[in-house]
Amino acid sequence: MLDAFAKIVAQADARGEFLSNTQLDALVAMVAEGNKRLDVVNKINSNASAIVTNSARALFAEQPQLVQPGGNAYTSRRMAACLRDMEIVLRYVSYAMIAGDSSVLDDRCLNGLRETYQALGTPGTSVAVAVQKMKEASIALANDLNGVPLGDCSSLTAELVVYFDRAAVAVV
Ligand code: PEB
Repeated sequence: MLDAFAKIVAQADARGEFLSNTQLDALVAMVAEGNKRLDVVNKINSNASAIVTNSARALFAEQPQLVQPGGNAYTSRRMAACLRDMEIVLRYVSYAMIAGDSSVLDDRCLNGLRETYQALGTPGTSVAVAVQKMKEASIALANDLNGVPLGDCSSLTAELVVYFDRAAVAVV
């Protein structure tokens, strides 16, 4: 569970070397974008329940068998578990985004998740679709300036895409 700084320190320490200029440049760029990063994470956090419910609704519209009798999200208990799972993934993506590193997402959320879904009989491909829908909603929010001159968020949204895609790939 590392952030962007701790990861680079660990890498340099493993080689017994000072941080390289390339590593320092990457951190400088990250710090320079720091306020925008905080804004993006703040937008996700403050819209988390809308991101989850809208994405779940879109998933069930595309795959109605999930909420029909016998479906993997049928009964309130399974529906609640499904919404909770989506919220957990979104929360860990937000952690990765603030840390600038995916290791917290990988270690604490995605590690073993595919096997968990296989054991439960929950369709990982459907979970991946839900994750992709949360990705689209989060990117739209990050790009929604809403009158605020946020500037260029393209590298931050590209990073967000990486974390969501990691989660989607990890459950299939
Ligand atoms: C992962 N999900 C479920 C369970 C676990 C997780 C461990 C079993 C225990 C329980 O029900 O609580 N838990 C979750 C997670 C972490 C964790 C991500 C990370 C740290 O600790 N059903 C669908 C959709 C999908 C879904 C495709 C998108 O039809 C999810 C939502 N997850 C789902 C469902 C269950 C579940 C459990 C329905 C309940 C399965 C069941 O009991 O039949």
